[in-house]
Amino acid sequence: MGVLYIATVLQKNGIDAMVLDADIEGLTVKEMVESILSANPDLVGFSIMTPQLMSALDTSALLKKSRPYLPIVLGGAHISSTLDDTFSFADCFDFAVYGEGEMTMVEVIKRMKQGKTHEYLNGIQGVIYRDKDGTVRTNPPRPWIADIDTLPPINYKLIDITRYRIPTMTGRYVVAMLSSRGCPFKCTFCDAPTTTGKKVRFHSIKRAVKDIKHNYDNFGVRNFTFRDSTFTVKRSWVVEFCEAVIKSGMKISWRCGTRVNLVDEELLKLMKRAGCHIINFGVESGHPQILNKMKKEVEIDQIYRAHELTRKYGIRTYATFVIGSPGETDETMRATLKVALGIRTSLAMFFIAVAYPGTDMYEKAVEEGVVEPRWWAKQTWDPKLHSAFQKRWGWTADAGAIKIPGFDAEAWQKCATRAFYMRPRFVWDTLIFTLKNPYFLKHLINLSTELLPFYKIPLLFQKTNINKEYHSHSKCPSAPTVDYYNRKDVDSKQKI
Ligand code: B12
Ligand code: SF4
Repeated sequence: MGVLYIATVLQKNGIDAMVLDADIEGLTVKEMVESILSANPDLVGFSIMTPQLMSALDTSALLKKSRPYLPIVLGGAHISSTLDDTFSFADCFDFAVYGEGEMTMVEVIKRMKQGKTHEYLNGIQGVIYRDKDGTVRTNPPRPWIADIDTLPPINYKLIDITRYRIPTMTGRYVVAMLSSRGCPFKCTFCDAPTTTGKKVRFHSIKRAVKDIKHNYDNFGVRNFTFRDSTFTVKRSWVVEFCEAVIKSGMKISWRCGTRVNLVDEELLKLMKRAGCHIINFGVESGHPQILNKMKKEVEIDQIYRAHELTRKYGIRTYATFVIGSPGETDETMRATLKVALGIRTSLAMFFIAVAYPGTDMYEKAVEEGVVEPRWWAKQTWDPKLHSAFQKRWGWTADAGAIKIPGFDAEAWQKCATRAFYMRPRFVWDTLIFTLKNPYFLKHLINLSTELLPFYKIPLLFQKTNINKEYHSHSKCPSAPTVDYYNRKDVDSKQKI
């Protein structure tokens, strides 16, 4: 969503912008470069979470081979969490943007258009860059956007929305929405408060409903997925929002994510009436000690209660768990599995704990020696080393996963996934849902490609956008932050 917001704001400021979703297109590094070159851009930006860093750097290296003078900027959660650290081992990009990127990019491009060279980045809040001498400079942070209603709604013409579907949603395609930015909680494994701020900033109800209506009327969208960190963080906002949606008469289906301690019977009832179809609860663990260590601030009975009530009002649930965070043992995992099977959630996903930079967990894990410092600079992309699941999610469990002596997180992940998805109840629920929603069959096939590795069947047909050939991020063919204004591009596609 970040790049969509940026591209929309750029367009509003009279700047041409395009979005390429390499993930949805299933592009290899080479195909991505071909696609970018064919658009002949003046600036290329990559949005990266930590697992995508290497493919962004590989793509940048290949791009620089053909167009050494093409400025490349990195942004996204990884940059907001590591700031200038990424500059110390890679030079195939010119600058980076941390924090919210909309206004920063408008300023950067306006300066570039004025023909400024190196100075074009000087003093712009939220930018990290190398100056003429190669010294990495971190400009002061840009304050969070105080009133997010000042941002235009995402221009969904930038992508082909019909390609975006979510297996758990009925209907044809789904559009992502954001009703707030920020998260006030302190979960040790999560980077959201660092990347989006600790203070929650909300859209007005009027604006939130208007955005839905716009997509509903103009693009025929009926399914929406709220990507807020914690959708129900402000109960009164959700109540007002649901009432406004019901009053509008729109027949929509939406999903959101929240915490088990932030729902209640009345709220769920209202959410269902307003079209809430599935809720993703970050359960994380079924053991109180682990929940405490994670600073999750929830009780086990709240986990059961939230799932029971949500089911009672006909809303599906999707519970996510984290396996192998500091302090995890076989005993705590047995408690987690008991909860996962006991809450009768419609779907569950078991993630291995990865110490993402910017999180408390990262600091502690490094201190305790259960993860290597700056592991993200050592990610490997050898497809042979990764399961289809890891490839699909661009996720390198080998480098960032916490390694607790005597605890086998991968074995537990497989065991929990098998135990959950092999239950007759899951098979039955899914069968009923598929009969009601035949399109779901296709997504079931996708889901099974992710689950197959857990049954030790090698997945041969998975397309991956990770290309072993291009591990050249440390050997950039061009000097970074070259003289943009006086560039003499060769633009030779044969160089790819
Ligand atoms: C929605 C979401 C997803 C979605 C969609 C992701 C997407 N590409 O849009 C899905 C479900 C696919 C997803 C998957 C994953 N996610 Co996620 N996700 C989020 C979530 C909840 C919201 C992101 C969002 O849209 N924010 C709203 C926009 C406006 O903010 P933004 O993306 O940060 O963008 C702004 C700035 O970062 C910046 N910016 C962003 N991109 C760019 C690019 C340029 C060029 C510039 C200049 C600026 C810029 O400007 C933007 C506008 O202000 C965040 C948590 C959170 N609340 O932020 C986690 C989060 C980003 N995800 C995270 C993770 C770890 C993952 C996974 C790796 C999880 C996993 N184990 O598999 C996968 C990776 C997927 C992959 N293919 O690699 C972490 C990232 C941590 C890190 N250091 O990288 C976060 C922070 C949550 C966490 N657990 O801490 N995720
Ligand atoms: S896990 Fe959820 S509640 Fe906890 S800090 Fe992250 S976004 Fe907030």
